[in-house]
Amino acid sequence: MSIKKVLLSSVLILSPLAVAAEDLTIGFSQIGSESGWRAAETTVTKQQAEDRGITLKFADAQQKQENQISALRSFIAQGVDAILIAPVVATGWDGVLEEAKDADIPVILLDRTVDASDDLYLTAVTSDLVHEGEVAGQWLVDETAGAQCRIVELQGTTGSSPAIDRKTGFGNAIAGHDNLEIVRSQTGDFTRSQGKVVMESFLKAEGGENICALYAHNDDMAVGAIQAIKEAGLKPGEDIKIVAIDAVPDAHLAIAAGEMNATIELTPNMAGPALDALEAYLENGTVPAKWIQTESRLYTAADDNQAIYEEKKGLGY
Ligand code: GZL
Repeated sequence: MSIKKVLLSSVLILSPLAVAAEDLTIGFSQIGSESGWRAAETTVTKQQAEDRGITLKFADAQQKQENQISALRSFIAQGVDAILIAPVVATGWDGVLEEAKDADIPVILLDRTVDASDDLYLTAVTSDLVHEGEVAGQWLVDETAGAQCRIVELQGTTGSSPAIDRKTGFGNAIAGHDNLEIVRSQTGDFTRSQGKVVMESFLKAEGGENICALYAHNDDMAVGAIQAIKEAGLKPGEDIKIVAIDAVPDAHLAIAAGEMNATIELTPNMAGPALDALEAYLENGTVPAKWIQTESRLYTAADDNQAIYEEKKGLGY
């Protein structure tokens, strides 16, 4: 343990460290702006920091891990008090997280996890990504009620924890239901544009009349796919059932219009619980659980999606 840590721990034992939020400078390495949900997370995180008087150094990685690693090294060199990161992929973080640990800079993961020892980060604020996939799969099990259904899947960013876990969860839910089969599965990188392009390829390869449902790992890819389905002369939400994840405003709008069938909500407010845990840790040494879980709620046509759209549309998506 470094001498600084010894001093820090003794101080923490003797008295809470007087680290008021307004004295904090925090580095935030954000993946980019690949989806409406991501944009909302950025908006909420900046607002959370501002409300607490925290100085936030923001770095947009343009979806590149090397840019995130560079940003973290820059934050470490600047001697920030803590680091928030939404890790674009799950692997390749051990080195830079060790560097942060050696510099006694706590790291908190937002909305995605990493394949690294959990002593390399203070806590992770995420939903249960496997459960989200299971909820989506169970919705389709219920919706098809035993009828044959050929499914196409738009996966999230390759190697990201949501893409891995949401695929696992959906597979868990449809296992044992022989009427349900995933016939095509490909990444759309969590973006609307790629969701449209990949859905076009699915329609061309399979024939739209042979596709019963789309499972998209986020709403943005589903919204892109809806455009492709319409351009193919088919009715999204009717000819092809659509279930996705995030519950962004445009998903509620599509469900209200009958062009999408279900979405699972992911809160963009990961920073609130993260900063609460960080302040408790820095002020009185409270060590948080390694996982702070956010809720997941299914929305379908049974909900007042138009009203929910009106509520959510101003929240930075
Ligand atoms: C999931 C999050 C995902 C969102 C997408 O926790 O990492 O990243 O579901 C975003 O919209 O691109």
